[in-house]
Amino acid sequence: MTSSTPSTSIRTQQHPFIQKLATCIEESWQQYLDLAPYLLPEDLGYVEGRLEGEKLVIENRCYQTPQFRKLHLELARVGNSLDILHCVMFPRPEYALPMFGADLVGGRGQISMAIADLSPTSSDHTLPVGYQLELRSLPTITFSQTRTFPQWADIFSEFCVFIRPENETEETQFLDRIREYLRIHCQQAIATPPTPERVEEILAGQHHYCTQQQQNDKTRRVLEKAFGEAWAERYMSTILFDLPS
Ligand code: 18B
Repeated sequence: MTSSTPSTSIRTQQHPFIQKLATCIEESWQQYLDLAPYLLPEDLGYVEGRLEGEKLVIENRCYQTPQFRKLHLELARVGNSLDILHCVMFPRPEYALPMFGADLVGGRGQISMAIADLSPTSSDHTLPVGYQLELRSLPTITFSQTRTFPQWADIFSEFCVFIRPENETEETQFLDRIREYLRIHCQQAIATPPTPERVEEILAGQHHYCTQQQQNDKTRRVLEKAFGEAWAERYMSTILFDLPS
């Protein structure tokens, strides 16, 4: 794929930090990976619903690569009050790679939540040694407000950053950290040989990751209010956190 960073209709209206992060993610993918298109089922690329009288708009962008079954970047906007960025990189199960995931939620000029992680999928719940070495060599950063993990969050690694950024300095620190996570992840991924003998183990790890993420009631509630229960369930299990068929 040679396309430059595409512009989308809601992106330009979103919180500037969410725009920066979306650009950073797409630039990293284009810099390190060999992107091919990924077709979404039945035109779920762009979706509109209504949430308590306010419009909910969702824009999806997806790619695949030799190592990744699906790279998913989603931008969502509820009226003028809530901006959301969601991103998950799903490795092909032949590759014993962690899951990169990020979620940002902002409203009325303030980012209320920013999370990013490289989450293990191996049965011993550890990251591959190459990842550990690289991640441990990054400088330590501290944020003034860390957030408390919900009950389902046993999937995340010790490297998970889960914060409420206090100011632009912290937003930039978070952005830089994500850029490093993406660099490490892409470089490690392309250097990792496939391990067909571990497919079952990795699939089980991805399955656990998706099952836990599907328990996020805060995400589910936003989708249910705008689109109804059945649609939200289908969207969470086929677009946000699906498993390879
Ligand atoms: N998520 N998020 O992606 N979620 O998708 N998200 C929220 O300030 C959406 C992921 C995560 O405290 C909140 O409290 C919608 C990934 C965690 O109980 C809202 C979509 C990860 C929490 C949304 C979406 C992830 C959380 C509340 C679809 C991690 C805290 C914001 C577009 C890698 C949960 C707030 C808790 C919260 C909404 C994590 C509104 C609609 C990939 C841990």
